[in-house]
Amino acid sequence: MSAPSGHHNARKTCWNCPAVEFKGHVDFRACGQAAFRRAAAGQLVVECKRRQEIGYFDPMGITYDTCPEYQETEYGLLLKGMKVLVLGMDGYLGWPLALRLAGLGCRVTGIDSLLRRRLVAEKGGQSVLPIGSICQRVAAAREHLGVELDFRQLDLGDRQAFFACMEEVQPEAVVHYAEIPSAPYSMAGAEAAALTVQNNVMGTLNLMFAMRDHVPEAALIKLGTMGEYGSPLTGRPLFEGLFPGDAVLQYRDREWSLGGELVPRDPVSFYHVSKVQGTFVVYEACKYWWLRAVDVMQGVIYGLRTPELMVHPSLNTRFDVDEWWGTVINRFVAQTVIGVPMTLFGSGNQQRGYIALADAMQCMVRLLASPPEPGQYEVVNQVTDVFSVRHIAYLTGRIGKEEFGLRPSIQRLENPRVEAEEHPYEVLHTKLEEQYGFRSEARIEDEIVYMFRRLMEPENRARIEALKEVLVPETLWSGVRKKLEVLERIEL
Ligand code: USQ
Repeated sequence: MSAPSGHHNARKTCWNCPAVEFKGHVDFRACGQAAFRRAAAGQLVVECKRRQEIGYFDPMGITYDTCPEYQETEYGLLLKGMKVLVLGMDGYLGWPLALRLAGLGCRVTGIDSLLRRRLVAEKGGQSVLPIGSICQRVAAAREHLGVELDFRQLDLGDRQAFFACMEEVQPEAVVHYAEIPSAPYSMAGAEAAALTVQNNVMGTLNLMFAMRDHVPEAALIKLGTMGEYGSPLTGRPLFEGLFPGDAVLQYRDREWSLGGELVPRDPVSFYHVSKVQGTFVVYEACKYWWLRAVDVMQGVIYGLRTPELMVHPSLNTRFDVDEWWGTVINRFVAQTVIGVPMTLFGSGNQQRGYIALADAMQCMVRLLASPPEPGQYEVVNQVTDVFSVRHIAYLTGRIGKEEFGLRPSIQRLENPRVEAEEHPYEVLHTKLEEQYGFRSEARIEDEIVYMFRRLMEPENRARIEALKEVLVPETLWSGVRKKLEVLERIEL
């Protein structure tokens, strides 16, 4: 449980701190548990890279709340001036996270290949909120927030350059957002599917080797997705990545423990397949090399505000709403703004876990403040609410009508995807609250209101109008391209 002070990580020790270096007879083939036993027996010593004057010491001897290298923040105790490498800094999530971390005094280096900009443009899309070049964004962060971001244009696939960067920067934490995030894009054809798998899986593989070779003590926060789990029709709850210790498998009259095993995956697109592959890459690297990681199974994200982004329009994060790159809530708001019916797929009873951008950023900082142990592969389900898509359409419609005088409507379309439309969905998501002190601060209604407000600004509205041709999907999971059949029209 989190401490009453809010410092959920106050009693963590140097054992978890990425600023220490392990000394002595460390067997990097050992799993975390074996190392833990050696540490407990006093056989493992560490040296602090920041406080070399204390020499070798027992890693359990110093707690975060007694270490002068830690500062108090609203997210818990945070390593002062933590060196964080944000992979995918130019993206929807990477940009606001970089601003938040820099504001907390972290030394942020951002990497991005700018691939997302190219792929969105290739599909006829554009960010609805205008964003500057990455150089302009970095300058805007300096001007309006007084923070320095160190940006490098680099592809994780360029092994030589990426490894050299890792060696030079020596991050204490790495956030991995540098993936192609779209399910529909990955189903558009062999080329898009291969690019998605290649970019995401090889990028993650390179990252793990780079960390092994240059920063084995750094903590990795890797973005996974709730869609890795699918939606099991049995109603089995979606555990947080690994089965809990007391889970058992019963078969005929025999019984086995499942505790600690990865839960089954049932991905719903080739993009989601790439995320499952990423999970295994990270999981194995933690096991083989004693690396430490948190895999963040994030639900569908929505919204466009964090306190930093709201300071000035030049700090906007990108905001996509087209068929390939937009997530459902963002798309429904944009469609309603320009009077296009919301595109509800199938029955509309598909349920998903959701989280607002602002809440996701809070979670990420809390996770960074509290890294796992060496060798530990931790998983959290980063979700605050579960809704059906139908509920979201009606909610968006109500807000658009009552608060903005719009005339919302829904067009129920044949589902272009292969997904269960009637299914139980129980997401377990307690770890972020119980172990990391997370408290949701965003209400979906307020986030939707703010989105309407911004998207109705004339320039932004015109930018949505320009996307009219790419708002309604035409690619089916089957590979067929056609106009989707309209199942029902609903005026709200
Ligand atoms: N949907 C509609 N109408 C639309 C768009 C989507 O009814 O116009 C439905 C879909 O059929 C699906 C649900 O809304 O059931 C969510 O779709 P989405 O496009 O918002 O999200 P998804 O494709 O699942 O992917 C998004 C992000 C991805 C992230 C994932 C989290 O693009 O990067 O991993 O959300 S999760 O869905 O939990 O896997």
